[in-house]
Amino acid sequence: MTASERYSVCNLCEAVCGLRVRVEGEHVVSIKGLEEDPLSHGHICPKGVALTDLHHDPDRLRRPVRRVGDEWHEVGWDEAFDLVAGELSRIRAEHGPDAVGAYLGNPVTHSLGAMTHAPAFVDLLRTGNKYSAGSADTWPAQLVALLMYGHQWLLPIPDVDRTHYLLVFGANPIASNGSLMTAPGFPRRLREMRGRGGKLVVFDPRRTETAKVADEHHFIRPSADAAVLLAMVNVVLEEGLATLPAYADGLDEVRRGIADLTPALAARWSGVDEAVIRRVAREFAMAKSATCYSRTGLSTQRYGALAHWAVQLLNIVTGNLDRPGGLMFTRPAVDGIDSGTLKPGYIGSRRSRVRGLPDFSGEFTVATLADEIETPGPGQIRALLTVAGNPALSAPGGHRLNRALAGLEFMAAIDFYVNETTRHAHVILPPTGHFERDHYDVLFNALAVRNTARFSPALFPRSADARHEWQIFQELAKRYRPRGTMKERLMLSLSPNRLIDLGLRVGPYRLSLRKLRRNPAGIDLGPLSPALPGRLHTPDKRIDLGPRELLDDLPRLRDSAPEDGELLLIGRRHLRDNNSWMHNSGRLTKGVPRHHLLVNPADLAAFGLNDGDTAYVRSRSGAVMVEVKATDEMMRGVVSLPHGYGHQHPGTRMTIASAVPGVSANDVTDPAVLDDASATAVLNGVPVRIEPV
Ligand SMILES: Nc1nc2c(c(=O)[nH]1)N[C@H]1C(S)=C(S)[C@@H](COP(=O)(O)OP(=O)(O)OC[C@H]3O[C@@H](n4cnc5c(=O)[nH]c(N)nc54)[C@H](O)[C@@H]3O)O[C@H]1N2
Ligand SMILES: Nc1nc2c(c(=O)[nH]1)N[C@H]1C(S)=C(S)[C@@H](COP(=O)(O)OP(=O)(O)OC[C@H]3O[C@@H](n4cnc5c(=O)[nH]c(N)nc54)[C@H](O)[C@@H]3O)O[C@H]1N2
Ligand code: SF4
Ligand SMILES: [Mo]
Repeated sequence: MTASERYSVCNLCEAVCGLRVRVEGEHVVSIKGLEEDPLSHGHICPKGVALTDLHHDPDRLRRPVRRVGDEWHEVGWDEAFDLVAGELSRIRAEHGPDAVGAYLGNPVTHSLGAMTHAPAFVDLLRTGNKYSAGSADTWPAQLVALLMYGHQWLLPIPDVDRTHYLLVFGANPIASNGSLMTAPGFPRRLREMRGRGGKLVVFDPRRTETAKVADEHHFIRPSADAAVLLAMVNVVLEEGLATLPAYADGLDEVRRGIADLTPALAARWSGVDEAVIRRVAREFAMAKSATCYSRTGLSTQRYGALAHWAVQLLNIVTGNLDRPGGLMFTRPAVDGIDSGTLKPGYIGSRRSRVRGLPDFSGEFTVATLADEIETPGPGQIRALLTVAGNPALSAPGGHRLNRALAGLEFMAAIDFYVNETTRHAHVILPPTGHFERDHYDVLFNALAVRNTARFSPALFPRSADARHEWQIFQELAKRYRPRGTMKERLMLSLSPNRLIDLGLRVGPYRLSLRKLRRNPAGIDLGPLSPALPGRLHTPDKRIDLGPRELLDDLPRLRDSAPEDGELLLIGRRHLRDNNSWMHNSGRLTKGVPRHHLLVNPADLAAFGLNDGDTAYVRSRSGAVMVEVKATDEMMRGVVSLPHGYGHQHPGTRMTIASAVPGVSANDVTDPAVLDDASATAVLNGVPVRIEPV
């Protein structure tokens, strides 16, 4: 590295690519992938390069702002801290702790200081009204991990670097760069798999970027995955292809519960050929090693928990759990599971006030946040704190949430943009940006296809009038009343680096921050290795193949039969989009627009529409007007809209983003419909109608 070149990291997505950044003074001159990184090996995508835009963005807030009417005024940090802590304390004192709600958005998981300090601060609020992006994302996977492996974060990862058969349901890693599977450079890993004779098979209602490079792609009707996967399990069991681990119980209950889910029935429900279901099941069972992987297409749908359970079952009954090339558990250098910082989790210890929905590990589903804000009565949310989230665009029924946020007595946001959500805040506290803070990835190192550890120091020092996220929480905690316990105050008083150092020292490799600093490109800790039954967190160190909660949910699958003339909306991610933000980057938003509703040409004709027309897309919950694009990428009867668009709201302050066309998919998704087993939002498979404007 030359004098002006520095090691850094992109933590926009779960791939956490190592970077080589050229800096001059305060300026980022160029960003490249870091070849020496033991995990990302030089991989970088356009978003990583666009961190330059984020760093220099004049719209990015650098000092706290306060809204008076429609006007934003910069205020000093002390005044801002006093205001926020004062209002949150006052509303709690007047209306009880549940009157203060909190939403932790997706980027919390990508920021070290937010990971260590945001949940700790929210705990001080003692509120039952906690929400996070998990309920629009990972809950089904976490619930299944809890029920089968005894811990919500014991999420097995596909061992893509050694597998011979990668079966993908409802994930598009070429665009998303992998999720619950940190695998930077997925295309390279895929090439290597092919090199060892491996095969990629994708089931998706859209012929995605990943499907296009697969050996096989099969259209599948949205939400029919659980039926197809359980039918595959039946094939494996019936044909004597099963190999079960010694530490698994309950196969008979599973067999009985899923017996009627035959390949013929699954074929009718899903549109997948019965012969394909049988063949893929056999191939999967007989491959040298195989791994079945699913992501948001399966988790944010009506049968999210059942679908994720079915994925686990297929891996387990074919002997692919916990073996190289199969689905494996990680051994992270900072191990939150073994150290006890990550709690095992639970479901349904409380019910939400308005809709009686179960909590998951202390949080309610974001699909009911608007209900809890708008419905009067004791426990109504009157004040809200959002941290790194934009639920006005990202939560189902975002249009309704927008209205609800406008009615709050007080709202504070920890964020560096005035966007569709934070425009409703009274005070916004902006943390330091990505290159002004240190990073160690506590979460995604623990979900990676290879065990590695890397500490990335800030590229630029924090300026005197900037605050790190963790410092913001410390200051709020100092002023918030009542104060927490001694232990809580102690935890909040430690810096993230101190906490990471402690975690590294007690971790399985006995590392330290010093050691990581001496190896700035990262340390390779080796491939995933077999860990069961030892790593199970179930009391008896055994796996229950048929947890009661999931078997009881099976009758609901009967609703998954298709209806005549139905049209189902699914989502879409693009390599150059990042959930609801990063649209203020010129280099990411230029070029061909990608906000269209994708429709199969035959469907388009049937609705009396032409390519490029503007159409109404209506659901039970809401309607949007958007341009349509004809493409045979889409399965008949399925349309697709990306989320995170729809920036044309008054009161935001994003010069580039507000000119980006497109509507919010979540103005159409329906917060009333959930995956009942896990209370997760349903963002895929939403029944809609389309018609010409
Ligand atoms: N229809 C539909 N809806 C979806 C999805 C879908 O597939 N379809 N996906 C869902 C999923 S998987 C997720 S995870 C959610 C994500 O939805 P959210 O949880 O709302 O997360 P983002 O959209 O990433 O939020 C971005 C916000 O975080 C701020 N931010 C970025 N970095 C930082 C930081 O370091 N610190 C702070 N304090 N703020 C920061 C940005 O300025 C922006 O305001 O959306 C869900 N919504
Ligand atoms: N570029 C980029 N990368 C990202 C993000 C981003 O916004 N942009 N977001 C990050 C986040 S927060 C997450 S959670 C991950 C998500 O990571 P992925 O889940 O890999 O992301 P998606 O591209 O949404 O893939 C979901 C796939 O499911 C398909 N699908 C929809 N419904 C169904 C169904 O019922 N059955 C089946 N079989 N398939 C279905 C969709 O067509 C889509 O191809 O990506 C992360 N990475
Ligand atoms: S894949 Fe792209 S967005 Fe994700 S960490 Fe790497 S460079 Fe950043
Ligand atoms: Mo997500």
